[in-house]
Amino acid sequence: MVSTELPPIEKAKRDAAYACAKKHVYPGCKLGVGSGSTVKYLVEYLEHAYKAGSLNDLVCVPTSFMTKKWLVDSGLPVSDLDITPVLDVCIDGADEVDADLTCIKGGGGCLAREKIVQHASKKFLVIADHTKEAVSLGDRYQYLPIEVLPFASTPVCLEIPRLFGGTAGLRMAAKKAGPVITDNGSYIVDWVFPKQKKMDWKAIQTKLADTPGIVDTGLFIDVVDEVFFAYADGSVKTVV
Ligand code: ABF
Repeated sequence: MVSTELPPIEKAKRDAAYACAKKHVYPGCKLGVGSGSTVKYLVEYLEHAYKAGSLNDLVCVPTSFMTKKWLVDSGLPVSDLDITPVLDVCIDGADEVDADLTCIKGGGGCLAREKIVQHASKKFLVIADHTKEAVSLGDRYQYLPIEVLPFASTPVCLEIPRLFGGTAGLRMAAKKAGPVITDNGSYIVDWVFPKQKKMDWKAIQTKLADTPGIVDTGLFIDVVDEVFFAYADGSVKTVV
């Protein structure tokens, strides 16, 4: 079903998702489907187009349990990377996108699978409302999510501020019932990075990826082919 009356921010999410899907998703497309509330509108578009017969032979590979459920509930064809290891396109949301199209992702805790599916895709597209647009990372978003094996979580929380400043802590579930557990059984460490410093994100990604126990970070660097930013006035800007 297509959403109708929406608050402005939701409408912007929908506009971004629809504009991107209209341009990049085609019959027979092997599509990586990201996570988050903007992607929910992508699923809505796919359901509508698929049921109307204009996306025959579409194959969807979800990046999270939640997205898989949305796809299944919408009657869309779902696959995985064992069956469909090479994807044509991946469309995902982001928490912040800077002028170089570097993204922070992982606010929803799905960053490792999102990065795996992005890496399996020939083209990676980001859909975002205008609140995600930044000149530099940190302009709007406060922290970098990092997925960590539970066994390593305490040393990692100590090491990141020692290396780069800021503070790092385990993401806790609602009512602090315990740490958030990802679809991979890992924890999420949120690093509140120092904003006054100019950060070398590539060097930080390399250092963090080399740290034992870190599964991956929410930094997506040099992988975005096109971003669709949608605004309150109904316009959509693409940046390549
Ligand atoms: C995923 O969903 C993430 O990596 C990012 O954290 C989040 C964006 O969510 P939303 O679309 O709900 O703002 O793409």
